[in-house]
Amino acid sequence: TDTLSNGILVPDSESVISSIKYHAEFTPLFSPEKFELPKAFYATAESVRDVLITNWNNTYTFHEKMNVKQAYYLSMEFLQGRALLNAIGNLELSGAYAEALRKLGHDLEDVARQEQDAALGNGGLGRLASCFLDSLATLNYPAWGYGLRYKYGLFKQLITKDGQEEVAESWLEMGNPWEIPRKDVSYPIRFYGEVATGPDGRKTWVGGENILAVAYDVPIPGYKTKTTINLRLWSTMVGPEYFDLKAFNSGDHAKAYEALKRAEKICYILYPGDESHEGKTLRLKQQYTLCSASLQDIIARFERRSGDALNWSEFPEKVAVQMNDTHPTLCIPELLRILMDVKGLSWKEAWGITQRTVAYTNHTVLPEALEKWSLNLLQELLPRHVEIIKMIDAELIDTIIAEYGTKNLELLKEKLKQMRVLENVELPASVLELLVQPDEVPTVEDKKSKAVTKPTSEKDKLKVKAAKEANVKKKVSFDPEPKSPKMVRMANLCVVGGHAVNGVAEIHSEIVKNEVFNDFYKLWPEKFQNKTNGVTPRRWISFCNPELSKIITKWTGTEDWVLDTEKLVELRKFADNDELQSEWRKAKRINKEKMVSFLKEKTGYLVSPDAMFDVQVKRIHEYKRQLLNILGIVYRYKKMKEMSADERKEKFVPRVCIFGGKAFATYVQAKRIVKFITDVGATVNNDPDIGDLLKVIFVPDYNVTVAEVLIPGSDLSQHISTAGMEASGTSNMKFAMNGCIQIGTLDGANVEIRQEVGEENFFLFGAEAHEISGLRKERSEGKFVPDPRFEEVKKYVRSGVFGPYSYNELMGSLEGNEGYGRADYFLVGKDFPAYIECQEEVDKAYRDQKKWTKMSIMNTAGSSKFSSDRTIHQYARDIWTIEPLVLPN
Ligand code: DL6
Repeated sequence: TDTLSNGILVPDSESVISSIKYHAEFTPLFSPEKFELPKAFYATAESVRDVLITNWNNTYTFHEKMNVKQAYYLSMEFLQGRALLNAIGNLELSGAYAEALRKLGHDLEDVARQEQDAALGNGGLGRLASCFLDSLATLNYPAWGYGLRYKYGLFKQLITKDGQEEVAESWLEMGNPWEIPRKDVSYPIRFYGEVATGPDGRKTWVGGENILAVAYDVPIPGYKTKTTINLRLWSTMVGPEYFDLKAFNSGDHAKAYEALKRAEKICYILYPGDESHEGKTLRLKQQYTLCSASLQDIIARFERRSGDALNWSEFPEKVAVQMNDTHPTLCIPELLRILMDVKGLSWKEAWGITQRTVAYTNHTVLPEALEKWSLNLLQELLPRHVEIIKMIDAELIDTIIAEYGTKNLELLKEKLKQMRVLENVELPASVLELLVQPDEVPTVEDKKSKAVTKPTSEKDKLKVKAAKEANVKKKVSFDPEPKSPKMVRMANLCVVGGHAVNGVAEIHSEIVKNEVFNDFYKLWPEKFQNKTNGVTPRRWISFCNPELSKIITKWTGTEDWVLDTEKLVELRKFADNDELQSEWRKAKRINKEKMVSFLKEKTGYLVSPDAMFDVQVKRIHEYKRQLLNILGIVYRYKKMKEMSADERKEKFVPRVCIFGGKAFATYVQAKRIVKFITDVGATVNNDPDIGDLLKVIFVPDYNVTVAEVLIPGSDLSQHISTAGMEASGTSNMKFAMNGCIQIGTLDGANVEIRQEVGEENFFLFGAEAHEISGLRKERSEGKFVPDPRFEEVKKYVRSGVFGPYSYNELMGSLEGNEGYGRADYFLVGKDFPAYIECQEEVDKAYRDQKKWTKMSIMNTAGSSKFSSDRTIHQYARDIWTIEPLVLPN
C-alpha cells in the first residue's frame, strides 16, 4: 500500500485482489464455481465500496464534528450513469484495479461494461445534478444531494420500424453495489387527512395515509481527495403493521398488500405519465416525499449538531437548500409547517428562516414546463400545506399592493393576477375592498411600511361599501372566470419563498429577469443571479477520453488541468503546432474507431472513420430542432442524387450523421421525428449511389454511457435550438471539451462557448432570441415567404422517397396547416436556408484538416469556463455561503 502526498492510502494490486476475492466469496450474488464477468463486476464494485464507506464515514464524522454550514441539493433527478470507472478514477485506484483484474483473468473495461447505468433522470437537469455532486466532493464542500430511489429509471428505448418503443428497465434487478441501505434512517410521510387546531391555536395535521421514507446512501467520492459526500435517495414503504393479516388469511391477498403497494408505488418510476388524475397524484406524492423526508432529515441533523445550543434563528447559518427546478417547491411550505406546527415557531419567525434557507434554480422558460398544480389536488393530498401556501399568497398580495399602490387600479389588478402564487383564486375580502378606494390607498411612497391603510371616515366607508356592491354585481373585472381551474404556480412560490433565483446561462438568466419573472425582478432585483452550468472534467474528459487526456497533460505540462481547467488555455499556444496537431488527430481517430465498433454493435451499420462524424444527441424535442437537422440531411441527399458521382464527391465531404435521444413517451410529435430520422436512414444508407458519402444513424437508447463513447469520437456537434428556448445545454460543453466543433444558434450556453472558444471556431447561424417573437408574429400573419429550398425539401419528403409513411403531420407543423396548430412555432423554415449554407461552410472547413484541427484544439482550450467546479464555487460563494472543509490527513 502506497501513501500519496495528500495522505490518501492506495492499496497495491495484491490487496485489491484479496478484497475482490473476498467479496466474490463472502458477499455472493452468483454461484461459487465460476468468476465470470458479471460476478467480477459485482465483487469489484463491492471492493471499491469498502474504500468509499471508509471515506464516507470519515467525511461524515468530520462534518458532524465541525458543524459548519452545509448545502443540500434537492433534485427529483440524478443521472449518474456508471460508477465503477468514475469511482476508481477519482480514488486514483484505476491502475491497481486494472492490474488486479488482469491477474484474475479479466480486463477492467470489460468488467466496467457490466454495470447498468443509474438513469434516475431524464436529461440535462439530472445530469447537471450529478456533475454538481462530483464537483462538490472534489472541492471538499460540505454538501449532500437528496433524491428518490426509483425502482425503474428512465425507460430503455428500442428503435423499431415504427419508431421509438419504451421498455421499463429495472436497474436494481441484480442489486445495486453502490448503495448503503440505512434501515435506521426513516421518516413518516403523511398524505390526505385533515388539519386540527389545538387549544393554543397550534395546527396539527392528522389522519390520512401514512408511509415511511427510508434512506439509501450513495457515496460520492471526490477526485484526489478523501472527501466522500452523500447522495441520499429515499425509498418508500410501510411498516409491517400495515400488512393486513386478516385480509390475507381470509383469502383477500390483494387487500392484504394494498397499503404496501400504495407506498411502494411512489418510488416505482421516474416521472410517471401525469395526464391522468392518478398520474398527477403520484407525481405530487413523489415530490412531497422528497421534500418532507429530506427536510425532516436536515432538521434532525441541525438539532443533533446544535445540542443544547439549539437556536432556530441560526438554521439558515447551518443549512442551505437548493431546489433543482420547481420539482422540490414543496420544501417551502413543508419547512414552514415543521417550524410552526412541530417546533412551535411563529409564522414570522418561520417565514424568515425559510426565505433565508432556500434558493431556486430555473431550468426552463418553456411556459408548459413551468409547473402548476391543481389547488384541489393539493388541498386533498396536503391540506395543511394549502393553508400555508395561502398565507404566503396573502403575504405576497400585501407586498404587491405596497409596491404598486392603488392609484392605478388596473395596473394593480394586472400585477396581482400575474404575480400571485394562486391562480384563479378569489382575492381576500380585505383586498377586494382596497381595490375600490383609489383615494385612500398607499402609494409607492408608503411602501416601506408595507402596511395597507384602511378607510376610516364614515363617508369613506360608505363609498367603499357602494363600490364593493357594484363590483360584486358586475363580478369585478379581475376576478377569474369561475370555471378556470384554481392552480398553484410553483415557480412563483419558489421566487417568493427563496432568497435567490438563478438561471443557468447568461442569456437564460437575462430572459428569466426580463421576461419570465420580470415583475418579481422589479420587486426584488437582488434575488436574481446567473450561474452558468458546467460539467465535470473528470467524467467528461479525463475518464471518457484517455487518449486526449494524455495529450493535454503532455502539452500543458501537468495533470492539474483535471482540477483546474484554466490550464487548458495553455493549449492555445500550440494550436498550430504540427506535432500537437498530428497527435490530436491520432487521438480523434482512435476515438472514432471505437465509435465505429460501437455503432456496428448497436445498429448493425458499419461506417467509415474517414467520414466526418456529425452528431446531435439530446432529448428529442421540437425546440431542439432535430427536424431542422434531418431536413438539412434530406436536402443534401436530394442534391447528391441530382449530381454525377464525380460532382458529389467534389462537392460534399463524406458524413456520418448520428442522432440519439429519447422522446417523452406521450410526446407524439417528437416520436414522429424519431420515426422520420430512421426512415431517412433506411433509404439513404442503402442507396448504392451514395455509399460512404452520407450515412444517417439513430443510436438507440442514448444515455450517459453512450454519451461517453459518442462525444470523444465526434467531429461536429449540433446545438441548433430556436434561439431563447434552450436554457443552457450541457452536452455542448462536453463536446467543446473533447475538441468537437459546434454548429449552433445563439442560444443557452452556446453564446458563452462561442465567446470562449472564439467566433472563428464556432459555426453560427440562425435568428437571434430578440427576433423570435417578431418572426413568429410575421409567420402567423402569413407574411413569411419561405425559401424555395425549404419548399423543395418538404415536397421531396412528401413525394414518398422515404417510404409509404405519411409525414403530413410533421411537414404540416412547419406550415401551420389547419389542424396542425401553431405555424412553424420553432422557426425551422426561417432558419433552414441559413442552416444549410452554414453546413456548406462546415464542409469547406473540414476539407482543410490543418484548419479543422486548429479549431478543434481551440475548442478544448476555450472550454475551461465550463467546468462544474467553477459553477459550484459560484453557488457556494453567492448563494449558499459555504466554505470548503478539507479532511485532516
Ligand atoms: O440546466 C440543465 C438543463 C439545461 O442545460 C437545458 O437547457 C434545460 O432544457 C434543462 N431543463 C430541464 C427542465 N425541464 N423541465 N421541466 O430539463 O436543464
